[in-house]
Amino acid sequence: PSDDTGSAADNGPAASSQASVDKASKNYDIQFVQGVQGDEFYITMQCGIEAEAKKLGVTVKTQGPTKFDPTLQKPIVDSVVTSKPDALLVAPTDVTAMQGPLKAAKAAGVKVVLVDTTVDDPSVAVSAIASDNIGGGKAAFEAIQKLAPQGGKVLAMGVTPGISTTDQRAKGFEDAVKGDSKFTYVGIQYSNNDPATASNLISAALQKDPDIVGVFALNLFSAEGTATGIKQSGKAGKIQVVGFDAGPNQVAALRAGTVQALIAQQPAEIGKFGVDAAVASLDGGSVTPKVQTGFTILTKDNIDGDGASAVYKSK
Ligand code: T6T
Repeated sequence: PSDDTGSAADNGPAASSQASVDKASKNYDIQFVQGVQGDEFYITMQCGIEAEAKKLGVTVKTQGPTKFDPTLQKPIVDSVVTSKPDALLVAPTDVTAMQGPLKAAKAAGVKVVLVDTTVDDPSVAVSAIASDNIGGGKAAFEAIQKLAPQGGKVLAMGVTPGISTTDQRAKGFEDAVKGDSKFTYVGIQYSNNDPATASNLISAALQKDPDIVGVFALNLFSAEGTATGIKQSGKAGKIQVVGFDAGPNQVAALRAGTVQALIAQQPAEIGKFGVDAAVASLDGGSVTPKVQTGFTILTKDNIDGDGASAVYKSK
């Protein structure tokens, strides 16, 4: 049953957390650079960051690129570093392309905290805070297993190669699929974080493989587009769709029955722990180098109950 899908894979509150901080010793200048503007995941993270900054008595400014793209994010990070803030909270958009700018930030004496995504060498940061993305990919497959116990073909709708989080989700999913001989992994499609592209890709994939039984959409925008494509193909409710994240449009698709489960991250907590890590580091306190936050599986059965508070904020 779907309610048991929820509790089984729910990994609860943060597995480990940054030691709590009460007040900063001074009003630090903290800059937050999102992965992309207008994404309810980062908007909710910003809310968590601002609430914690207010509590600790520090100042935060948020900005982000208009697309999830390192060529647009790099100049923002570079200009933030030039302004010499005390700390930089950042969700790097590519594991390789953002390494250099973050190395330069560290070299300039800025305390870097990775929130959500990471880079190839995370030693540029004092702390990295993220969901268990490999575990999230595995949980997505477990949800599909329960929804389609007969097995069959499954597909992943991805974002762009080189994003740490979504690459890890894809890996966790693919490895789990390969561990169950009833299922066949037909591969991953890359939507470039564009819902219209995801919608077109899923429609084409369903024409090629009309017997696909399940789709895992790796983030908010790929899940929004997947839901649209499934609906337009006339397959709503016939294919089991699990999406990462829990933006308002995704929740509407869940209620409509186009999507069967959502894996809600805890973006506000990621942001809060990010501020705590920055302040602890600036004040010479102890900093937890790696913090893992939890997630909640949302279904039609818990969305109006326990799950309601896990839905992301929009503005
Ligand atoms: O899934 C989140 C985030 O964790 C990922 O790194 C990028 O996409 C989102 O922001 C959702 O759009």
